[in-house]
Amino acid sequence: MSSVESAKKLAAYRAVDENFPPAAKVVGIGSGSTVIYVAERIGQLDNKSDFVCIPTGFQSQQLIIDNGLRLGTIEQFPHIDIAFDGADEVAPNLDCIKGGGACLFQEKLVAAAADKFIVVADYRKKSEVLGRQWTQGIPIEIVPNAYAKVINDLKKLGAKKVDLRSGGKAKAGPVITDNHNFLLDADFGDVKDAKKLHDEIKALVGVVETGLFTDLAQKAYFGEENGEVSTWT
Ligand code: ABF
Repeated sequence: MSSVESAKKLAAYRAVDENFPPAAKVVGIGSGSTVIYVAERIGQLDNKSDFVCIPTGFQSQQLIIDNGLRLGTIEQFPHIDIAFDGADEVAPNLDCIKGGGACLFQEKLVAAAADKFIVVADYRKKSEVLGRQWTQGIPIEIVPNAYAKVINDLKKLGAKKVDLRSGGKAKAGPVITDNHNFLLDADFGDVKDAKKLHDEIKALVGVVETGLFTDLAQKAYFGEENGEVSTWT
């Protein structure tokens, strides 16, 4: 296992071991490659038939099923005891950029519905200022026919570059989210005030949600290159 892969596993296992409430009834399972180990660890619990797991997208739903966990929906269980998710970049105040995996809306829905939201990541995701590690731009989910207008709006807000995210090897067409929307990736350089930038972007007509997660995470676990785990609170 590579050092990055073992860092992901270490962070995920430690986060579950230290935070999973014994009496949990509803658990949010995020998306991405680090959460694979969260689902694996939760799948090892003896009481796994006592709680339901709420996914943040298709991959997450498969993880829940593959680990023998009970699958539920956010419509059935709008109050979540604890949620675990990865991130593309994390700042010391626990603001995050998320959405590189195209699941940001449901990830934010699950995080916002959770009493406790724990981020799991490897050492590469730590950042002094958002925008320095994850340089592809802030993922923004938009209503499809608003894309040209929102690109113009984002440039007026100060984005240096905005891409409509395309999929497939030949980047043949726009990536379609689980909610049947498009994604933009907007490069604002250093993001010094993530809450303010989120509010400005969210106010644009056509924007569904942004990948700036502020005031949501309570703790972040990072697997380190040397085999240790560090935390930010
Ligand atoms: C999700 O998966 C996303 O918000 C983020 O884009 C990504 C992180 O994945 P990984 O753990 O593979 O780096 O959590």
